[in-house]
Amino acid sequence: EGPIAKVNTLPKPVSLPLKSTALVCIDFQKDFLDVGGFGHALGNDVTKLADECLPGAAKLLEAARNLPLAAIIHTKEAHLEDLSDCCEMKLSGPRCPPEDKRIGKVLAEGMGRLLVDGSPGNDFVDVAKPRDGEIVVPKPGKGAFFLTGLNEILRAKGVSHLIVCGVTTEVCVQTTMREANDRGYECVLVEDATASYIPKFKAATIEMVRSQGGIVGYTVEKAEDLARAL
Ligand code: C5J
Repeated sequence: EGPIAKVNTLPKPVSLPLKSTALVCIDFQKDFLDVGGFGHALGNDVTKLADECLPGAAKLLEAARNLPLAAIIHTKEAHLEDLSDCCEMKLSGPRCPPEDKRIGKVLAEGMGRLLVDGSPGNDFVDVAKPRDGEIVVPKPGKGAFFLTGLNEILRAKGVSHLIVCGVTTEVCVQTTMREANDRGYECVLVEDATASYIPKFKAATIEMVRSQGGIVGYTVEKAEDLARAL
């Protein structure tokens, strides 16, 4: 019941019931998109992400805000100041970067502590800042359903379909899509509104998502096309 948007997705077109569709923006934070953040501390070149995915994200946000959809969700990977919600493996395990580049440390003065809630670098980039009435979901892990209230939030709003964008494609975005898929949500990944530090991993994720008849969900190439269909 209500308007349904038909979108030219792969592996087949999807019908999005707007009243039960949410836009989920994953981790559009300075920690992943800006120099001096957590992504940079991990040794990545972070300089190409913004141009690749933020124009697309802006189009999705504009369309969603004009409709409206069932919800606009913004996740952020964030830890408490005392880091009590950060498991030892993530904080100081053998695959962590050198001590001065770990979660809770300061890499660049203006960014504050890496991946710590409330630090300037942990905040959203300007283009993807949440507005009043939109929902912010802090998360300690990669998947947005792990140790958060996201499932309950979506269920309470009657959400069945998710439009997914964010960074990074093969880490937090893919993990969240797989979690969502297991919980019965239909997901549409928007290719020009997501980015990875490793381009071949973005391409592989898109292929994986829509392979085997859409084992994890649907993909659409351009945010503009999806926005027009809404
Ligand atoms: C990562 C994320 N890459 N948001 N987080 O550690 O994808």
